[in-house]
Amino acid sequence: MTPIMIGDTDILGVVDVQPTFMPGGELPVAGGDAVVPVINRLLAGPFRHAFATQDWHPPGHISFASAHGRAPFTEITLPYGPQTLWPDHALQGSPNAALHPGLDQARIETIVRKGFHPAIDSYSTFFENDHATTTGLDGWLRNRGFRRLFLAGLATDFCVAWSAEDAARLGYETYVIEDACRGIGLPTPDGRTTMDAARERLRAAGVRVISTADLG
Ligand code: VGL
Ligand code: ZN
Repeated sequence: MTPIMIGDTDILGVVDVQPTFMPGGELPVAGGDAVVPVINRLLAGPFRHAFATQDWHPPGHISFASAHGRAPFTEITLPYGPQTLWPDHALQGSPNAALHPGLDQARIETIVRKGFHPAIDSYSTFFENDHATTTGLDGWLRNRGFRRLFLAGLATDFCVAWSAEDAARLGYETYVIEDACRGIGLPTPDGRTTMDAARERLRAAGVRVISTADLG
């Protein structure tokens, strides 16, 4: 494959690189901390523009299993659809909800917080989980003239995948940089995992899954 050359209408989206999603955090993703140096190299090299997303929940958030007296990693149905329940995580203002202190923020031009509405979760950085409430990021990207979106961060099968699907639907040429991401991998009812399901949905949405080695 010829290397993908990065220019001024390309932007790197750094998804939920927060200690709450790393070993020792409240909702740890296996190897989640390993994305930090990989993303820092992307930010020091090819990408001149980046944005970051930050999961940012109030206490008692509707995505918390504890708010429903249920076990984490089970699923319930909410007015906007199915919702996986999680351990309490990404609590607004807590140290583990900050962007990881080792992340190089020099080229991060805006930070999109999501999941702050008490009664709705937001995996995607474009739309909350009702697929209708916007975060405003699409307007920001369009106004700045960005055409191609490259996503990295946590978790591959939730916030990265949902963001990538929405980006493709909104008309951006969308890439997921797989070795700059780590996933959660919950079992699905059909005996697969959320990683398999996400990969299939990304392919169907026309998202290109690449690795850092593909970048020129
Ligand atoms: C995420 C589950 C709950 C993510 C956020 O960043 O992928 N996953 N909140
Ligand atoms: Zn969350």
